[in-house]
Amino acid sequence: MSESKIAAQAEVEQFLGELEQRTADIDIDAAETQEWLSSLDYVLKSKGPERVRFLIEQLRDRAAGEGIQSAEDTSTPYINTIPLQDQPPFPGNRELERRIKSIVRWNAMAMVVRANKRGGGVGGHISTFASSATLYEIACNHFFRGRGEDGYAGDTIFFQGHASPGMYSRAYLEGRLTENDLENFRRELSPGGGLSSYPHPWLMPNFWEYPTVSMGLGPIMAIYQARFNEYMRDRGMKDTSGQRVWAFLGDGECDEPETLGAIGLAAREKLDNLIFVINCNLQRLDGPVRGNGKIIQELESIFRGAGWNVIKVVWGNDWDHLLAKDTSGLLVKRMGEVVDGQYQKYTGMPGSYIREHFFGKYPELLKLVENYSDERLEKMRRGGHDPEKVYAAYKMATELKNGKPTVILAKTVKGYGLGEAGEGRNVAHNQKKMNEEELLEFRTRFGIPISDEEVGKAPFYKPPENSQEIKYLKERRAELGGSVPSRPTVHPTMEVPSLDEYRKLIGKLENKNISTTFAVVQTLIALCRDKKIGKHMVPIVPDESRTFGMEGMFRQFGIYAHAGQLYEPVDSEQITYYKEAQDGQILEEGITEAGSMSSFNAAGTAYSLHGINMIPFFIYYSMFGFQRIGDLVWAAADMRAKGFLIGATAGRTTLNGEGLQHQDGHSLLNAIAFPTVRSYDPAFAYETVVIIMEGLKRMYQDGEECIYYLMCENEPYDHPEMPEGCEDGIIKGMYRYRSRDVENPKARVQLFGSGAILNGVLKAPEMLAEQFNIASDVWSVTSYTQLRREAGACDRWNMLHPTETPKKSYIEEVLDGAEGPFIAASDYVRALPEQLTPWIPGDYFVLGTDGMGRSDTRESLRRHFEVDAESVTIATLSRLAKAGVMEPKDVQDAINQLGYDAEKPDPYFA
Ligand SMILES: Cc1ncc(C[n+]2csc(CCOP(=O)(O)OP(=O)(O)O)c2C)c(N)n1
Ligand SMILES: [Mg+2]
Repeated sequence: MSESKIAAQAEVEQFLGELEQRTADIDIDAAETQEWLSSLDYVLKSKGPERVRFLIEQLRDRAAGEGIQSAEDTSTPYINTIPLQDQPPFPGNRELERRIKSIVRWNAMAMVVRANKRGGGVGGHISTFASSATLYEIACNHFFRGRGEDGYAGDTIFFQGHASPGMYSRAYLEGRLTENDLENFRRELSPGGGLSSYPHPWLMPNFWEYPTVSMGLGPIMAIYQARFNEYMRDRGMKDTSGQRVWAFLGDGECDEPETLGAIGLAAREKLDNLIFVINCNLQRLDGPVRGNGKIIQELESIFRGAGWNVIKVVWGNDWDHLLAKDTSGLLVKRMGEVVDGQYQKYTGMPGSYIREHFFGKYPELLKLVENYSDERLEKMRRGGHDPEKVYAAYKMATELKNGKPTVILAKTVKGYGLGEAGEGRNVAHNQKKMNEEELLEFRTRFGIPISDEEVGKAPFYKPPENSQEIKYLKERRAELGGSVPSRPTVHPTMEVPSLDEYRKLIGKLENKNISTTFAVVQTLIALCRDKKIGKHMVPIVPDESRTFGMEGMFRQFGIYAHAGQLYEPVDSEQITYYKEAQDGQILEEGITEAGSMSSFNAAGTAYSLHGINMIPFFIYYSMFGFQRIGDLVWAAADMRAKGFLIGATAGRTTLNGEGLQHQDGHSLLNAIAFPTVRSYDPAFAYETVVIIMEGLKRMYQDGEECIYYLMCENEPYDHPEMPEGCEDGIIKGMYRYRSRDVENPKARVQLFGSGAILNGVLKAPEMLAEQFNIASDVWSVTSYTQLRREAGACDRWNMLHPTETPKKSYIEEVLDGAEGPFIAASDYVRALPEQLTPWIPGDYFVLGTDGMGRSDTRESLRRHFEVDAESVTIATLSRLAKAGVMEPKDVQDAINQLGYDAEKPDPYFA
């Protein structure tokens, strides 16, 4: 197309666009429109907003009945949800609260500036808390409930992670942290300790409760926490009705799928104990969140559409007067048409620019502000910086008991108060330094009593204990039940059933052709019925109950549903019918591993939030655990959650038909990286019971803050009787399961197997004995990772205590004197067994399932990945040949005899 043609086409398109816009805006009968609007005004005045809403709904329904589809507009005008006339009086001392907030701002900033002055590049954020100081301070002075006298009555608060300096700063004023603590922000290894970068209960166990800084985890965990609180109440475990759940998050954070992905559940479950506060400073790290749009409007539509109450706090009270004067609606129109990128620009610009570019679009608006000086225009605040507007929003949110969760969308300025140093600038997020001039300006703006000489050092400032400020803030917190956040460090323990009490169950599982998944589910059922701990059990499953054979639990224990069961289930005639109940025990979460894990985290920390040990038992497709939701497991470890993760249908070759995206051969490798996770790959039913009973004891009776991760497989095979005295080995990670002796053996080899693969390993000794006169020992290795951890700890101790008697690790002890070679076969990647290499007293050769999975029979897959009995035999012979005990020809003969295709593709690359 020629240039002139392109230009002409563009012109036509522009014309058509404008025409369309004009047609949409055209009012063909202004008098009629006015009549309708006057009627609305009349009803509003005489009968109130509820009646107006009712009438609008009637009109909409009537129109829809006639086939008239109105635009599905779920957003309201770009103004505050609470009009001035509905704004409640502010109950606090405005001036005093302002002074407190200013000091909190100062110390939060100083903490970061000082940390970075000291060097070491420890980083930190100033501008996020600068934008949300009012949001937190109003909540601290008026709304957040502390833990109260019994220590377990407080609100749950998910603080926006990188606003942490603000929380530390307040804790400093409240006398909970010292100046030295602030000085060591992000210097946790300093003498006397320091403050963690972000909320990490692992690092500050008496302070933080919930890790949030991995964007999106706070919001989804908050939703499931709110639902879990209802679950606790509905099941009669605890009256949680006074405990709200708050999630403070960023507008940029809303791009994470986890943030918005579960909001439907919150509405469906009628969680009116849940409040989201979204700090809409219009910026994220690199720049505007929605430069060409409006994040507040977008979020309003999304949340409203999902059934939430939406409270917008867009404008500060400076705007009230203008809005009242603007009877034409033009100001609201203008507010609505400016995009966020432009609002951000106004922040850094002089009043004259705002007059020209914001009000100047319409002459009527210019007139509206003709008596306003440029300076006044510049200072007009956004809603999230106005304490009275924020107070009104929180009050409404906490009092609205309409069965809906509430989101507050507060418009703020990123880096508020930082001036040139970053207010509203695209670079604000990473700003960690302030020069002397900027500090001086900040000090003056917020009236901090620090001298000009001192200010360049950014010293901390704390008013005396008997000052009005300190007295006020302490009084407020005392009245609200104590400081937040706060986490107890002494926890309730409970008596759990002993292994001996469950030997009967073990007996029932012996000599049966079952899978380990079946064994674990039977154990779970027994535990749910257990009189000591039954009601503390929280079975969690993401729509896989039938896969794991758990449907029998539906009727016995019920599926939790706050609403109960409002229908007659289609399978009501069957004993395993789909029973939903208000006091149901099972959390059947639907297809959401992230939601299920969030429930795990809520249940797994009930001991510290509610003072009650709940025992989450989350059973899922193992491939969709650590791989898919590893970050939530990491959060679980951070928040010291306790419970059982059951990776079912595990094993790259054991889950045979499902193919590449299902076959897990590496979650145990992932799990190595999680220090609080103790992972196991049991082969036999009795092993699963021993591990579970040990986990119960360690976590709930002894109070250890850890997670037990068990692989469960779906291959049925015969489960033997429990050999005597193997309990300790099962827990520590390995025990000798069987020995095969021969007369005058050529060699004695050690064979390791785990999970379903152990069965193949157990077949090798016959072949080795009968055909090659080789004796062997077969070991069930229940946990390579536990063995490695213990051995590593011993080595470390020995390294640091060179003159003392060296410690001997369990693996060194049990393998002491064992003859090699040592051959391991696993349904997981080779790196898992290879963890033990340094401690194996001889030649160690590992077979594993590295490579992409695929569907076929178990037999074919085990040959493909070279983890079957024949592979173990060939590997053993090959190592014996290497050691000079056998001839290479013997190995070749075996390969031929076993019909093994030596030229088949390497599974690693296949
Ligand atoms: C999962 C994840 N991805 C990326 C980051 C890095 N990060 C930290 S803060 C931030 C920007 C946050 O923007 P917003 O949510 O709007 O918060 P604000 O600081 O503006 O209040 C990013 C990308 C992170 N912490 N977590
Ligand atoms: Mg932001």
